[in-house]
Amino acid sequence: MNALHKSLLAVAAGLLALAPLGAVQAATLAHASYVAHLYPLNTKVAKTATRGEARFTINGDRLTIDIRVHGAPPDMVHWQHFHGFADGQQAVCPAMGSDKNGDGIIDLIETGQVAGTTMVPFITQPASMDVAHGSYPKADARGNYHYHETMSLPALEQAFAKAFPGQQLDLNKRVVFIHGVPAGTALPASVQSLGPIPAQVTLPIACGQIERVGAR
Ligand SMILES: [Cu+2]
Repeated sequence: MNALHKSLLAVAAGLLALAPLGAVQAATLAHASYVAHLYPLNTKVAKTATRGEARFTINGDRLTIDIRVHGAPPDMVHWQHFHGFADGQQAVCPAMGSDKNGDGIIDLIETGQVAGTTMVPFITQPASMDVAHGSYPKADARGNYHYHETMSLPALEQAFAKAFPGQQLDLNKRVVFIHGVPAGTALPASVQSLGPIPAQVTLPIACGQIERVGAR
């Protein structure tokens, strides 16, 4: 056996030694946390800068979603979801380059190219996947709210796989959106929305990419 063969064998042995570590890593995913720092979008039309933080904590078969939002348009309900691609592509938050029609507003449809589609609603029962009729949080008079729900992770995973066949939650490939400006907000006709839902309801006002912050 020559030196090259010996070194190849050493590499192979090293890879085998790593395999059990991989298994341990998969097991620790039962305890993981993720965070998305939300930054403002469409501040001109929202007339306020919406910021906040979304945290996702997996503890065994429980998932806790905690979202704190500040400075949103006050005294109104805000739709909120994670968006992503059903083909496993990485979603990112939109920048002004996403304003394809040049009306100065990044509408929901324009976010699709970089952020994908609406996936899981942050409502009282996310596993219902009821984007249009779920119960979303309401901002107080100062534009603040705190959403906090703990749910069954397997139930959400099952509902997600039903809605997006072959896909997993893959939180680190998703982005969080906060939506909504007051119903009376004047918007140009170029601002698109989802089906019959008013553009004021779906207009993105904050976005943040979800990132893993490590096992606990
Ligand atoms: Cu959304």
